[in-house]
Amino acid sequence: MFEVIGERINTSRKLVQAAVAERNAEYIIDDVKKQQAAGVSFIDVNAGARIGHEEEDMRWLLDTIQPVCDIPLALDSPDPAILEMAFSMVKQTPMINSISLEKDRLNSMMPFLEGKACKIIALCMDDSGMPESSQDILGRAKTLVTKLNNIGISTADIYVDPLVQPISTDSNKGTMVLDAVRAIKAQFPQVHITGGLSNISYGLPQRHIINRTFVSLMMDAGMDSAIMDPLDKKIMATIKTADMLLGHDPFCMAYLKGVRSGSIES
Ligand code: THG
Repeated sequence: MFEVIGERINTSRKLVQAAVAERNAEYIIDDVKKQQAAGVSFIDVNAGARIGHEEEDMRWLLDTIQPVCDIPLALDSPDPAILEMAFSMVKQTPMINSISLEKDRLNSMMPFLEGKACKIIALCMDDSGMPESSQDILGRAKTLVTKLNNIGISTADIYVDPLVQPISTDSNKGTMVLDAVRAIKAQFPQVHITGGLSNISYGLPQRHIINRTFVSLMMDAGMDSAIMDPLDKKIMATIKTADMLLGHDPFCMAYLKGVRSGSIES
């Protein structure tokens, strides 16, 4: 079944930033509980937005969240030092968000990750920037999986993020990422595919309908995880329905349970 990585604990969100600045634990705890109740598999924690405060904010968030959270965290930072610090604080094996092919980041992350048992998001990003074709995405994914396998991380613990780009800038950006996901899954059936979804609709009106339609298409291509808002009831219902239609929901049990609990309606 599809794994949702709840994205709400992120200081780029105004209300979270204010709660973190004021050390308002109640607000954070309440949000984490809501995400858990919505059925997330991981809670993403990103403290990057208050420049110069990332380390202390990340520490405070982890101290605040862990006593009320029984699911694993996705530690979200581009800074290897922050990820290392956060890794040492977590009580459950986390997901690391993320590693990429950018030289500095790669060179400091590899020795740290060697021999560790954790899940890891691998961004298809390198020093030249965003990928420009499906072949480009596939090539970067292959390099990342190979490098991670070589330091003892199994393919089933790797979540490739192909980097979704706005369709408003180029009408081929949808098929570019869909084709890449199919090719990656053909080559590495065990690898997971994840990513932020909402970039696809950047610059267009009525973004939610675009995001919901896109996630169904991506799931058919092989996406089985996303970093998203689990309190968006409509996209959660779309994902559960698509999982059923793709044969991932034996006897339609999860779908029927969703309907009975009121989380899915037409
Ligand atoms: N891939 C990976 N990790 C990621 C991303 C990705 N982590 C960060 C980001 N992208 C996903 N997380 C969020 C969290 C919150 C919001 C968007 C993405 C969000 N943004 C509102 C907006 O932009 O309008 C902020 C509004 C507010 O102030 O509340 O909510 O792609 N691996």
